[in-house]
Amino acid sequence: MAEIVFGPRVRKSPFFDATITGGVTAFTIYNHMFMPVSYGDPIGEYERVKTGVSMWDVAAERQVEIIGPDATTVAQLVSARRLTNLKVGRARYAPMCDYDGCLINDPIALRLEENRWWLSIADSDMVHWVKGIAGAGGYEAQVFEPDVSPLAIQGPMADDVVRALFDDELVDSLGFFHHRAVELDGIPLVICRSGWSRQGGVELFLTDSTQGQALWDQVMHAGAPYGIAPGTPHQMERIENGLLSYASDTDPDTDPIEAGLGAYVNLDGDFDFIGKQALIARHADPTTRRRLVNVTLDGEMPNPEHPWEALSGGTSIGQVRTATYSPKLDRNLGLALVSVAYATAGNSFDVDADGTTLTATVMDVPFGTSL
Ligand code: THG
Repeated sequence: MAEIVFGPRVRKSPFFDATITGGVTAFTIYNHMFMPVSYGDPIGEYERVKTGVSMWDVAAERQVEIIGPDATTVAQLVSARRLTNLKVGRARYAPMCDYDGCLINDPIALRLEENRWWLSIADSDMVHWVKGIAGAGGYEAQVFEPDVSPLAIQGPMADDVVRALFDDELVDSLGFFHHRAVELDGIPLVICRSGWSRQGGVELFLTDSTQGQALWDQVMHAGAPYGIAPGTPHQMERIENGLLSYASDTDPDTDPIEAGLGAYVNLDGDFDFIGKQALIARHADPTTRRRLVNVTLDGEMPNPEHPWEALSGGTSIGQVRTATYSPKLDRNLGLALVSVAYATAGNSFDVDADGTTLTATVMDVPFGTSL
């Protein structure tokens, strides 16, 4: 098997050495960085995040900082969800579209100050996009990638670890998607109650990359009584719980409504954003569109290294974008992006999984909710 080379073009996280010591066995490349995706025990890691507490190097979720007198105008222009009424100290999941109305990222937007934002991005080069929009529009705003590296603490015991690290007041007052700047023994952070699981927890946004090991050690130490161990954003947990993985679940022609993010897009708001008119036009006739749905997959499922063709009567109706075994349901599940005509619960179709034919059946649980 060929290997991916470690070299300067793909960046290392401030927690990289700690993850190696912690036993990481697989990385993906995300925002031009190595991001851990396995410590070699998928079921154990799944159980830990569902019943205990896990810590994840998610430094590859980079920030796009927008600061200056026009920062809020720029943040709103690039976001399909209303941001102008977001309070300082709060965050909001805010999909981004290109001029064709297609999804180009699905960040969490954090409002740090009246005119200072972080877009905490998924895997695409948004710093260039936002810089280009701000520059071409002549807006008074600086756009850059700051020195910020999130470390997630996720699971039902995450709050116990945060209590041990900080204090009760912080834990009790920090609502969902609330954030604030804090220090931990001189390590500067922004703490936010967020994270890519539905098991609860926080993300610690480290704002000094020289302190990665120090922060990692503090969290490991505080979490030891709760059985904390390194883990990663978990494919089984996130598929069972309807969290979108941009570019895994979507292709370049997917819009946020097709991707199940319609609730996070404001088409009838009294404000404009890039892609708004195109998005309205794309859905003028919704029967022409696709829909991301949960499917069960029956048959001998190979490893899903790439999307598989979904077929009805031999004709392509879309793709199974990703698939996994679900411990909760004890069967294989997929996320299929298929024409709306085939996206109704109970509908079955064939899947060409590298030559093996699987049977996909659309589940009665819409994508975006928990199975
Ligand atoms: N944390 C940080 N940045 C990120 C992610 C993260 N960037 C990329 C990626 N993950 C973005 N994806 C999601 C998807 C869903 C949620 C968070 C990140 C999420 N959604 C809430 C929900 O579905 O309940 C919606 C909250 C709202 O109403 O605004 O939590 O994990 N730093």
